[in-house]
Amino acid sequence: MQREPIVAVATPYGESAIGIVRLSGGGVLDIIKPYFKSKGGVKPRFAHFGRLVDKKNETLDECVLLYFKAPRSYTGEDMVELYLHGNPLILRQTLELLFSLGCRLAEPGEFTKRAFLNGKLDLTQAEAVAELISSKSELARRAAIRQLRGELSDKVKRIRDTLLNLCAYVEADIEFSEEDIPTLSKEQVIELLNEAIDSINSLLETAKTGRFLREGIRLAIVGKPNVGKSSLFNALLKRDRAIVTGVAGTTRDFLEEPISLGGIPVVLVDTAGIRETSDPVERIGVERSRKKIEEADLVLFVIDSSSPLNEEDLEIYEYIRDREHLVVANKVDLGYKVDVEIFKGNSIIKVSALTKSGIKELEAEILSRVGISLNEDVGTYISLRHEVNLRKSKEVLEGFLERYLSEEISPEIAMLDIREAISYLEEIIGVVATEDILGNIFSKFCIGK
Ligand SMILES: Nc1nc2c(ncn2[C@@H]2O[C@H](COP(=O)(O)OP(=O)(O)O)[C@@H](O)[C@H]2O)c(=O)[nH]1
Ligand SMILES: [Mg+2]
Repeated sequence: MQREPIVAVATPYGESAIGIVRLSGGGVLDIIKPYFKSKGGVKPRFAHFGRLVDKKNETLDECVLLYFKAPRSYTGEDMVELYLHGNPLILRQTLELLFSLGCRLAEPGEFTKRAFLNGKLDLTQAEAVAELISSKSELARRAAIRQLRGELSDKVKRIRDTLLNLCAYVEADIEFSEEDIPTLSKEQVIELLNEAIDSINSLLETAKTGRFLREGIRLAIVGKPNVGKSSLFNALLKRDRAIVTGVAGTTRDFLEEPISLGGIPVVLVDTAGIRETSDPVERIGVERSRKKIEEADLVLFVIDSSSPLNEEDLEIYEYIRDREHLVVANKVDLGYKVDVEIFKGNSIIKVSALTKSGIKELEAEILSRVGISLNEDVGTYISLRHEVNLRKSKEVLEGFLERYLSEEISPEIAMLDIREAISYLEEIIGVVATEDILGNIFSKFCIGK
């Protein structure tokens, strides 16, 4: 379907070698043609060199024009791309010319939205386009490209097909119940349901890592005074940011700095003490540190490996032990006297913030704790929107399974439940998509995409 013509600059604002203006919609070639002077006509998928002129026939710029004829274009509509010189003035004048010719400025993500509406991409693929553009790490980029190529959609579709299959049998059961046609045994129904639930679960497991890839990880460094928290903070930051002294209580407020671990954005927080105190300044520091610990995705619990643990260590450990944490024994250059009994089941990472030994291992351990392995092949990671729908779908299926196991459910009711579970899955790929969902997704795009 061809919608009204839209136009946008597809390259970033500023001086650059080339600036691209994109047009999409019904009749865009006819709109631009009188103002594009070149030898010969314009053929689809050929680069044409020529001059762009304004309404007074004055040359605006020399440029290359590409024409994509519907439906063989990104949006599925007729599209024209103009490769002009990358000067904001030229690009603005080009836009103004096109506005005066009846084009309107595209909304953020409108090109991709049209691609979706024309069936060029499904919804997870459209989302992947935005992620591909915004990905801040190699890993996030790789995950986005896999999603763009349909890997996530395929997984969701496979689950949907299992459920559709189930539906088909139930339907046959309703319509031909008098006749002798093959139906599924109770065991087979349960097996199919469990298969679907298992597949949903394995997708749900990727949610957390997906969030870390997209939004980064918050790391809080916690421990009693003088164990080397600030030193470790500096070592991970790779510069001297926090003040380090032998005087306990130097860090009275938390410090926060962004770093990148294997390309993943990490916010590193050096906390002050978290013990009760009567000093009013320190108390505020303690409050704030506790809040930072609450917000952290992972806590680095630092101990001084050169002396045995004491009450204060244990008190702090008690405070954080139920949170996702790593035990870091610092100052290994001074020896190792830690009683490991307390941390049973929890591996201890030995480092020296002074000599920097063990820091690399610590970095790898941090990433692996949040489910990111730099060497392994990445899959696809679901986003919050996918997660919400998968959970709803799973809930319906589990509720259904429970009732199915305990009592006789009429086939009509069974159908309704399975159809509902399917509809949540279809929302993910966009088989059913409301304006709300679309608005939410495409408003996050940049203009011109
Ligand atoms: N030998 C040695 N000393 C360290 C190490 N890390 C920190 N220190 C020293 O321990 C003291 C306290 O360090 P600091 O980072 O301020 O500890 P914080 O109070 O936990 O932030 C300072 O004198 C540091 O130089 C280490 O790995 N080895
Ligand atoms: Mg400190």
